[in-house]
Amino acid sequence: MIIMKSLKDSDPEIYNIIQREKERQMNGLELIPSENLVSTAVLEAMGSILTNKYSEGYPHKRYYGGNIFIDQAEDLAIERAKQLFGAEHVNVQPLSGSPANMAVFFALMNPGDKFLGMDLSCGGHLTHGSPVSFSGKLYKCAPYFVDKETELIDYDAVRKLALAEKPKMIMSGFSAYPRTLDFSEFQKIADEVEAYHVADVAHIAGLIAAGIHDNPVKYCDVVTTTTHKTLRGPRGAIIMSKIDDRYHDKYRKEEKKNLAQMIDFNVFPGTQGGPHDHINAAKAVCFKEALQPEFKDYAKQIVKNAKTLSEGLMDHGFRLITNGTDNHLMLIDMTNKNITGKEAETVLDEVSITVNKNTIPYDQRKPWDPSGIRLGTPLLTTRGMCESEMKSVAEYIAKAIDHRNDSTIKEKIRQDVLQLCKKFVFYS
Ligand code: DSN
Repeated sequence: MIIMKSLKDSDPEIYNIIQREKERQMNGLELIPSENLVSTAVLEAMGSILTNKYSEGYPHKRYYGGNIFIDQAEDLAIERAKQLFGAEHVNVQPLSGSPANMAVFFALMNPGDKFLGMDLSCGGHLTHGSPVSFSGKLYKCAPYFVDKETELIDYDAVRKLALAEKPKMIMSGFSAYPRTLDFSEFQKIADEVEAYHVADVAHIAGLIAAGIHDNPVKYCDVVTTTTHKTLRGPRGAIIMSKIDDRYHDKYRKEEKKNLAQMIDFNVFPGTQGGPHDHINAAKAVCFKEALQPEFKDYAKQIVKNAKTLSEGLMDHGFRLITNGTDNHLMLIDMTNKNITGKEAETVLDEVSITVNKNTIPYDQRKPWDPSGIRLGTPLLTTRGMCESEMKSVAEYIAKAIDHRNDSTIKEKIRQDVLQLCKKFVFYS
């Protein structure tokens, strides 16, 4: 139960919007793979009086007085993240994934330096070199792509590209790739060309924390992740790094800073001011939750649910990129259903199923109206749904797409979705 009595009294307009959004979240099937539902404990930490404090700097070395308790909370967040991922050094202050990646770029490279990143259309993230992001504007990105036939990362092709381009950094990680990543292969390539290896594990951090996806922290110089996706924490990010690095370049020798210090320096003061202490405390709560044995069961169920949903969708004639999934997400090419990704997103919205339109590898269409949609199971798994519910979800999706011009059928699906949701209430 979330009580917001003061808000209701003082600002009923915002209170009512929040209530309606809560009903939307509870009465529909949220399948966006980067979304989740946080515990009431995480919500309470986010809504706490820690928001009142300024604490520029790092624990025990702040530019403001009165940070004794903020230091304790940030220390706890750091220690728990280290334990969860086996990291040597953790910075818990990044406000979100893009600023975290920006701080890492600033720490490892000078503007104009070259790096390898996965192309956006093949599942990479905007900050992995898209021309509209700082990463593509300030740095030279040599993009790598998935194989046209298999739609999988071709590690030999990445290696050839790295040998030809001699990048300063290689970025692994994705926001829309339905398969396991071989971080050790990326590391071998990075070692061969003496490049930094940065893994952005935002999507799979929860699976890594639970030990069901290989953990790149042991290989990589730097690992970034958001905290609100499969990790199920507050909106924000962390950066994990080694304390020392192997390739002391001129820039850092002059700075007399090791890798961890360079990361910290480029978060604050490089790219951010005061940390959001209420969010950092909520990150600590999330890490504690993720350290519990139940979290492993949760992460395993995410993957089981994704497999069942993807098989159900393929049984209904959908073409899944790479023919399935190993992780929490799947990407559907809607071309054979004669509908675009944008139209499919709208049709599914009408039956209270939320997905997002997404480009597919080598998409002929533009990102605003691409050929695909992206789905994932972290949030429905948090609600307690299992394989049998996933079979129903696949049926609802197929029926809605196949009968998209029949409002009676769509209304029936919307009612079925509502009935299913009522059995899995998370916030009452
Ligand atoms: N916007 C996130 C996602 O949906 O995958 C990535 O940052």
